[in-house]
Amino acid sequence: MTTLSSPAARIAEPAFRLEQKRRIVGEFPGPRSAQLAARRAAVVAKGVASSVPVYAADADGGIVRDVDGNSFIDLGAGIAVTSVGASDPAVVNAVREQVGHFAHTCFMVTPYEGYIAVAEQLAELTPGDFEKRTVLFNSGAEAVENAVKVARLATGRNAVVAFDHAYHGRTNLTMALTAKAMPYKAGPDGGFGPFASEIYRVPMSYPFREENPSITGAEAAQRAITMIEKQIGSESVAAIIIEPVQGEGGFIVPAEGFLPALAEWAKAHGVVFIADEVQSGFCRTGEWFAVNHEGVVPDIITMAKGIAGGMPLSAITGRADLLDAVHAGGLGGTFGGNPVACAAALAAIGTMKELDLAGRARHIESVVTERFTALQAELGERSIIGELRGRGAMLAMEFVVPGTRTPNPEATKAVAAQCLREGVIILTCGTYGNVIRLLPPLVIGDALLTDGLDVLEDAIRSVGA
Ligand code: PLZ
Repeated sequence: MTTLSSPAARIAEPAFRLEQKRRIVGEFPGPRSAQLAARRAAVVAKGVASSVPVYAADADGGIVRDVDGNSFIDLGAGIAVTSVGASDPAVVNAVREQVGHFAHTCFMVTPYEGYIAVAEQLAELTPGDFEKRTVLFNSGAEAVENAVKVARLATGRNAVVAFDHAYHGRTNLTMALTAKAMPYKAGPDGGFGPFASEIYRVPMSYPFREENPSITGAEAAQRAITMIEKQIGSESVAAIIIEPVQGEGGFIVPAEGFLPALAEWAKAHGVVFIADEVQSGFCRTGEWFAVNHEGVVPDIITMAKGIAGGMPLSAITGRADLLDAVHAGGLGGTFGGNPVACAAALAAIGTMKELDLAGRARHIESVVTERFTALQAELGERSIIGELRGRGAMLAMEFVVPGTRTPNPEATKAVAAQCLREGVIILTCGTYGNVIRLLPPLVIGDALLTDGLDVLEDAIRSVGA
């Protein structure tokens, strides 16, 4: 429970710039948002879609305010990015200070301290008691691309193993790693292909959808390993890449023992174990990294999203012998480890430590779990909630046709739409489009969170009725 001096208590009365209150002032999208939508339609490609029809003017703590003055409760954090809030004062100051000196020199031309300081932080925060090396990039997909490049070069092998329901990005290699065809890969006449070669997909541990519900994590790992050994051959495999809690695929938490068994097999066969913590990292799951829950130590970790308080920065951190196998000049990019993004990352990491945002994520987990477990028990067989799952503040509900495991994407969309109408931004995900995911900024206050959850509970009751 929260004590007065605990970080949770401090956050309950924080000095946010924006009032932490949901407020819909009129019909929305309002006139200003409608104007922007019309301008957008004339110039922005329609391939880029937005889940919310209003345009942002300001954001702080757990609130996003639109250009017409409506204040929404943000339960998405810009897809797990603004864990410290969208305008954390420490991040704002660090960015201002850095950009006033230099916005860019290129680390490959004239290097600077911020990059090194971020690498030092990542060496300290990531699991593993060994020499580590870091490279910084701009996006999650770019980090994944580079983790695979390093693994292939260091092992001299080609094959990369990914999992059912995986999401790793939208670039050519990462599209190949991503499991879901629509909207990421498919389209008329072959979609976005041809895709990168030497990518192999094996079954995930997905407890709610296992044919044999009593299959253990170790057995599910063995199912994947047997497939790898029979169909690829372990000596051909450069890397296994896995999200320790799958994100876009549906916030799937593998059965206990699954990740450790895979990591152990990888180690025994000289296969690089890459944990894609782009979504699950940086306190989101109640630990610095989701692998920590089972004491798994990856060879390489990919990071992005929450790392820099909203600024674009990504990283790979891993075993020095793997990363240093790459020749000088073999890794890089113009903007990778941009000094403003590095300054933001150092500030955001500072805020995470100062406010114990991992502890705050665990607190959010307990609030949400208690409440929706009770709702589930009350609704029983009539409930559209098939499963409530997740870790920390990376929580989800998978919606089904009541009494079955049949995915219910219609109910999912209806719940999200009703929440939005009431002023709560909620994101969906999942291979079957039937998962509501909760990814609030970790600094969200209890009152605002509770108000957002009230709206969500009402929506579930009315859609499920
Ligand atoms: N790996 C585990 O979750 C990004 C994608 C949203 P980028 N997830 C949100 C969308 O529809 O594009 C993600 C992730 C994991 C990699 C990525 C890719 O990160 O920063 O979007 O490239």
